[in-house]
Amino acid sequence: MAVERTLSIIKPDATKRNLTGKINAKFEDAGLRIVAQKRIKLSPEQAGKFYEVHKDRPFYGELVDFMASEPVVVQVLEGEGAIAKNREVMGATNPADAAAGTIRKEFALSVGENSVHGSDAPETAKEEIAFFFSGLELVG
Ligand code: IDP
Repeated sequence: MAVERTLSIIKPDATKRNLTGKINAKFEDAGLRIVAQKRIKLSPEQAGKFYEVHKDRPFYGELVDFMASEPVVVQVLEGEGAIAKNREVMGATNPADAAAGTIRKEFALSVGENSVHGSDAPETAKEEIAFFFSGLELVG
């Protein structure tokens, strides 16, 4: 399997509860390497742009307000099959449906406040990494 990079976000509900280290341990235990990471506070405009693909969904406004409510940690994870592996470690969108041991099962509060974001495909991973990181911040 090819080595990939994927964009991960530790969301406001998790940064607020001081869970960054515990979530990062889950990534590292699964063989994902954190190759870039920064803590930032998104403006509502930036959060809205990042989640533009969901702009017609009923929860869009709530999602944008939530993502801009507290700092987030944005990161690039690298490893073999990193995109799918990260989705596996994250668990299902709704924590009620997430498998035991996943981040969302252990830490998420609800379907909206679900602790982490992860890119869902190679093309979106590329776009999402470029949204937050410049080439200079990505060490090969
Ligand atoms: P994903 O994050 O597992 O890829 P998506 O369906 O792409 O899930 O949804 C993006 C994000 O939108 C979710 O992670 C969650 O924070 C939020 N979201 C999804 N469905 C709902 C909902 O029914 N109510 C509130 N927020 C939602």
